[in-house]
Amino acid sequence: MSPLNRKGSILIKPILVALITSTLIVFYIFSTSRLILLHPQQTWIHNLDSSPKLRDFVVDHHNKPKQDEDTHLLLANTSTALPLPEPFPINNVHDHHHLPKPKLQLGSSREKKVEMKKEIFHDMDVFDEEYKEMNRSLKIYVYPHKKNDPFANILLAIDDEPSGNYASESYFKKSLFKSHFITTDPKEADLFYLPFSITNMRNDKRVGIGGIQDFVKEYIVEISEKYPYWNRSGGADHFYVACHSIGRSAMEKAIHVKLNAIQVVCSSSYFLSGYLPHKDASIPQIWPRKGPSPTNAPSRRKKLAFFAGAMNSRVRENLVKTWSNDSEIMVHRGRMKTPYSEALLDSKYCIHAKGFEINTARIGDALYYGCVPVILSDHYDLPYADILNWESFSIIVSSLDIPKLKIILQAIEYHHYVKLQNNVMQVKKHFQWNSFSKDFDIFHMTMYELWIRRSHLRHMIY
Ligand SMILES: *[C@@H]1O[C@H](CO)[C@@H](O)[C@H](O)[C@H]1NC(C)=O
Ligand SMILES: *[C@@H]1O[C@H](CO)[C@@H](O)[C@H](O)[C@H]1NC(C)=O
Ligand SMILES: *[C@@H]1O[C@H](CO)[C@@H](O)[C@H](O)[C@H]1NC(C)=O
Ligand SMILES: CC(=O)N[C@H]1CO[C@H](CO)[C@@H](O)[C@@H]1O
Repeated sequence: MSPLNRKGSILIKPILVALITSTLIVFYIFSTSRLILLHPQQTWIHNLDSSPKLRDFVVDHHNKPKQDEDTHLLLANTSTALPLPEPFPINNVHDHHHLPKPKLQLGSSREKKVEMKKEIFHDMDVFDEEYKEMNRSLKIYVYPHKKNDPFANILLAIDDEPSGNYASESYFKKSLFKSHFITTDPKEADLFYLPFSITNMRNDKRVGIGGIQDFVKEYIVEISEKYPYWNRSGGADHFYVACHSIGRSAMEKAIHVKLNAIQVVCSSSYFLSGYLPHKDASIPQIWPRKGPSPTNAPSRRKKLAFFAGAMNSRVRENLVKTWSNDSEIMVHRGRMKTPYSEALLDSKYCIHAKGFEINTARIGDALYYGCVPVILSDHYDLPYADILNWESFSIIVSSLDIPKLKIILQAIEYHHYVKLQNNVMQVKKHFQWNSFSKDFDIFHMTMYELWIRRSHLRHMIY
């Protein structure tokens, strides 16, 4: 072998290595550039997810074929990427022998889907049928307590008219005790109510904020020793109702309540460790209001959007900072000098911006005054989201989109706004407490939520 030849054969190895490496590099660039090409689209999907209403209107109003194609693609992909509210909660899979097949199919055509979204209920027929069955057969057993129990104020219904921010909790208890859903025969019960009031524990000096966790723990020990019902399901057919945000840590020392029981709460965030969306339920935080609600026709609502409230979150601070000088989006720090109700009646859209918690009474305020709510409260498991189609009567906006708020609201054509407002007028009865509860009011909607979450364990046990 000549030195040259030897040199050549020595060179072959590095050349081969270089070739393979560069092939790999080319392949790598090719594959990542595909990812980069896809990226803007994925960002779009993300943005649209966070503001589903905008997605609707994009579909409705962009006639350019290119846009339409994109939207079609987005919609198709959205349904797989994002868990859209389903007609039934996941719990119901074991309940299929009970329920008619959901009529909303995710694979349905785009037109049909957009059409469905304008309906208030995910499926009105299913709701009607199940509601009647619930109203006829749902039975609740309440752990009994004597009137002279030292903690009667926490365990029984109080006589006062519920008031303030956390009224939903005591209204529920009062309404339940008066209702035909109560049974004194535990064998007949679908569900067992834990009647303690978190708000009243908090206000009771003997318990207080620091004593709530121990009170709950001792209560569960007491009922699980005295009665057989808790142990047989680990509490899965038990529920409690709480509206105060302090409730989110109330179960820290009674972990089975958190893990197994149905928690019906106002602070229902997907990101709270105490809240498990697949089994728990969201109840709206509603101020009690008496008498017929004042209204104002859509055409007479002069302002685009309105918000007033304490600056107790970054979302609110951003909102006020961004829009404080705007002539169409009216935002106020704290209390206003003019009446709150006038502003709600004079605006097309009323902003529910999260405060300390994702829930505030503002959804109830907006609906009561016929104002379309704008939900600026990320990860809020909205009340009755498994029954009602929130996109038909509210606008859901990601808090990242605060700077785009005006564009988003102005993009909604007038006839669509009128439809949203009409739907608000129809759903508001579901967000109202009554001294004597009426069909389809908050109390009955909450009973329905419990009904679709009820346990079937008892059928096996008896
Ligand atoms: C629910 O039950 C009550 C009491 O039996 C009855 O008065 C009411 O009409 C029922 N409502 C519906 C919608 O079935
Ligand atoms: C339920 O379980 C607890 C803990 O294991 C036990 O202390 C209690 O006695 C049980 N209750 C009944 C009624 O058997
Ligand atoms: C609003 O107006 C005030 C006074 O003119 C000004 O100081 C402030 O920077 C403005 N804010 C915004 C967000 O434009
Ligand atoms: C189900 C569906 O239509 N998926 C589409 C999602 O988006 C990709 C492109 O990003 C399409 O190729 C798929 O068909």
